[in-house]
Amino acid sequence: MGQSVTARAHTNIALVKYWGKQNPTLIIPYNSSLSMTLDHFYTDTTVHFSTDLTADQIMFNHQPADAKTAKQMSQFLDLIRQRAHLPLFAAVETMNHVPNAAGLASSASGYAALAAAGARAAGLTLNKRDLSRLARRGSGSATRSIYGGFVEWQRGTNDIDSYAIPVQEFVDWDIQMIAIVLNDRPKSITSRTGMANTVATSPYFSAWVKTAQAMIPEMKAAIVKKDINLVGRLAEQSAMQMHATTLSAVPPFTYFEPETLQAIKVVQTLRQQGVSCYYTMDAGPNVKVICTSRETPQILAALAPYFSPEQLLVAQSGPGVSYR
Ligand code: 2P0
Repeated sequence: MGQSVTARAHTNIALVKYWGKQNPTLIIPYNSSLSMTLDHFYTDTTVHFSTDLTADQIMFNHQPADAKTAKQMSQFLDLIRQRAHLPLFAAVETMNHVPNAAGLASSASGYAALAAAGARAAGLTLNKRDLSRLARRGSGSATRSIYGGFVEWQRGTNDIDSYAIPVQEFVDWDIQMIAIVLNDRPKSITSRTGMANTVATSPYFSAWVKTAQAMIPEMKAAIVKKDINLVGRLAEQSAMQMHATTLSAVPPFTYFEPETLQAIKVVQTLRQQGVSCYYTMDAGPNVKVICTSRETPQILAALAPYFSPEQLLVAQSGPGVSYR
């Protein structure tokens, strides 16, 4: 078994957020979600199954992975080994081109790339739907990174019917994101733990599921219309409704930091001045601004008094998974 396979997958930002698992083992979400895959931020992963290895060898940017990450990735490789009936360990080399502190989920691009490279290296031929299902077992957001452009993760109810579908793979209209990197401290509450706490204790959780689910067709219609204002307004609503479930958990928690509100205020002020810009946030303090490339210079100028140029990363829509 000698084939060494390299795959590239890009990270994505959800416009309708995924928050909460109905099945934590299989990673089946309570609600469908919808994201935009980004161009600049991606992971290249090379997998090689070998008779020479006595354990999986997992490297990140040429350094051995930490024990927890290595264990999770080995468990993910077990799924591939079982499926391919392949009793061999693997050498995995991951190069993350997601800026270290970007607060953009590298688990999305990471598990999408590992699924694609691992499956092919093990001799499996999987279509994109099955790759999406496989990537889902590593990390929920990875389900969507198999495709480029706008992508919906249809929640389903089980391992077979929970996967992503492309909504608009080639984005030929003006929409982009500015990631505002506020801090690079490790998250105090991982998204996995945060989701579980919210599902278990927030009295608002059922309302979250209902509103998120209802937003999916609205967001798809806004994308078809290429309506930046409607896409942005809905995305902002989805993000704040998700964050409201963390504030209503017992005990309550939040991913907001003081600088988060500072960034949100700048966006709100710009909007009052007629600029089409909207904010979204994930399981961390960083803010992403949804806007057009035409207005990006003005938005960057308004953010400049508060954030350094290194904290402001501009991204367009990007492609789905590919082999190198
Ligand atoms: C999302 N997030 O839709 C949501 C919004 C964060 C907030 O998917 O436990 O790393 O591996 O399935 O995918 C981040 O959570 O969590 C995430 P797991 P994941 O992008």
